[in-house]
Amino acid sequence: MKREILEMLKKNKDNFISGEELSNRLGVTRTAIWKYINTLKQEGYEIESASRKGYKLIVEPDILSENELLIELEESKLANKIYYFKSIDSTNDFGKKLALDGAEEGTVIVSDEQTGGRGRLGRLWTSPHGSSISMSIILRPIIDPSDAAKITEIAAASVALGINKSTGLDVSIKWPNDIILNKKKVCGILTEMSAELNNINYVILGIGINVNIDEFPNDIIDKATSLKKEASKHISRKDIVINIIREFEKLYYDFLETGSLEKTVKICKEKSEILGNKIKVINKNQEIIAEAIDITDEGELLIRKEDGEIISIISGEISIRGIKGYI
Ligand code: BTX
Repeated sequence: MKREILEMLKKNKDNFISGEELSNRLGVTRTAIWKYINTLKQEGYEIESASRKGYKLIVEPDILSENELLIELEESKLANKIYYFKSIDSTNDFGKKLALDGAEEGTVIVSDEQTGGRGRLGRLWTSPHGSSISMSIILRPIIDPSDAAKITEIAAASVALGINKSTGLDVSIKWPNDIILNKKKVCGILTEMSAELNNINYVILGIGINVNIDEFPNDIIDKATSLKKEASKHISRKDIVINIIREFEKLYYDFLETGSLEKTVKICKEKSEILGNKIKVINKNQEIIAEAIDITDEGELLIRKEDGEIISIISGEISIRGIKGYI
């Protein structure tokens, strides 16, 4: 009911809608409407109430609540179920628990903060309260487990497009899982999977974005940035989540239906931070200095080693660092 009231207030934003109209349309008493309006106010919605005129929505808070996201993602094939937390240890960890309990493809977990956010290989991911996006999507693709790394690239392309749509900022992709702005990391993607030999049980796609963060901890101050820092303005987290999910579902279902990663690879190439550059590939204890020359139709990175040999690298096994510094 709260969602329906919010939806009607949003449709009439900056105009009054009477308590009577709300109660007639939604089939509940005016007292019930008044109670729901009060809960919305407690969540941060600024709603003007005037006798005989009714209610007017003036300011919407930048919250990632289930109601906010579901209203905007009504048409979406994904995001049919959303779990929203003010704080959680890790949205990926919670996603795993839900997936083990049978949660459907497209279940989304978002949190205003993570206290135990994780990166790859046991690294930590900083996700401060209210100024970052921590989101995980449960997927159950019917694909070969060896193709799961492609989902990271689909996500990277979608994040790049989603951020651009919401903010106009042109981010780039550091293959396979980092999103870069002005040579600093603004978003990381962590794809985790449970699979048997020939089929995937579930994939948890985790996306962490620095949106309105002003200060970073000392250990990442040189390599991290936020959208707000680069755009010099406050950015709506909700718009970003919505646009990323919309972009992701287009590319993801295109891939599942056609079996081709073409559309994603095109975006990853256009927005690549590393193609044409000399890079250092770190794989387990081995380091290779090479030139990044292409991304194949299958999403693998082609590199030319110093001895001229060209090899392909499958995403998920490799970390890439610039020769100097982070990029
Ligand atoms: P990664 O292993 O590529 O990057 C982790 C490294 O990035 C850290 O070791 C640190 O140096 C640096 N770092 C940590 N926090 C930040 C930050 N906020 N901005 C920039 N650099 C940072 C990247 O792993 C994958 C991150 C995925 C995070 C999402 S959030 C939702 C989901 N839940 C969860 O626990 N993880 C994912």
